[in-house]
Amino acid sequence: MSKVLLVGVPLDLGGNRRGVDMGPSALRITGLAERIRALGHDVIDSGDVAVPLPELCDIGHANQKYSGPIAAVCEDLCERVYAGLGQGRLPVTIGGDHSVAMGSVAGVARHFRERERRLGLLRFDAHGDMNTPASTNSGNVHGMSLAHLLGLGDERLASVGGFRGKVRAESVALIGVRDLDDREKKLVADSGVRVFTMKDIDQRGVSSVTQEAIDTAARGTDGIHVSLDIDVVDPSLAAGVGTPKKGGLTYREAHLCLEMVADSKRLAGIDLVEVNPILDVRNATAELGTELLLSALGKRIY
Ligand SMILES: [Mn+2]
Repeated sequence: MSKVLLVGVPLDLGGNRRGVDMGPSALRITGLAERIRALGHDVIDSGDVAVPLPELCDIGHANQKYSGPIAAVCEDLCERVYAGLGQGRLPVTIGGDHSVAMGSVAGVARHFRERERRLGLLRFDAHGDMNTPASTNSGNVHGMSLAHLLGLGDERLASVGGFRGKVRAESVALIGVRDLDDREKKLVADSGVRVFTMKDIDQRGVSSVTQEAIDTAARGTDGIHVSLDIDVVDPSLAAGVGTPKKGGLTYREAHLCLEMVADSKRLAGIDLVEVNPILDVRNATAELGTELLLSALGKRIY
């Protein structure tokens, strides 16, 4: 049994589609907190971080839309996650678009840094999120979350939590990648992160790939943060996402990934992001997201 802190972040400023701001609500409706409790964990739901409406925000520069308000939300989330870890709670962040990872990972990394520990990062995502304001086509900050966690890009977004470089590239692994911009491909290649594409999973099998990714994030670190974008799963199973891409993980492949995360006993924090109820059918994507979180938190078939 362990202690869990649930934090919602109804943030949609990082993407160009409205609806992911309802993700935390859709996930709570599935009974998320109660179902984590049923695994034997003590759960506190700390509610949602306050997020301003896009209509009331300054959009700022076209190549980093809403980066000011997004940075402020990420600072608040960082504080919440950091405080939870200080109380011995595993932070579970429910988004919200993927920019929330700049806050959640900052909070975990700050906790680790103060104890002279290192953090690994495992990202499940169809995308690389490796753009910067200089490379982006869309200006959407949710496609820049990893770049900023590595200390690149905009000064303010890269400095959430008071320091740059939350994780070292050699301790970062991406799983399920199948949609990179041309400029982003080079950024990913130059960054030094380990990339496991859907082709790797097709050729080698999800078990081998996931184990190598976990080993990458675990090597020389004291814990792993898992950032799970539900669009890593095939859109036939997860229709309620902002940026769907065919050819994703199957139902069992996705569960196996998170079951292996639980088996690693390295989990230091986890995000579930990009659930968009507006595009969903009968809340199936949120239900899948809840199930995957439960697998990561120790739910076992047997
Ligand atoms: Mn994505």
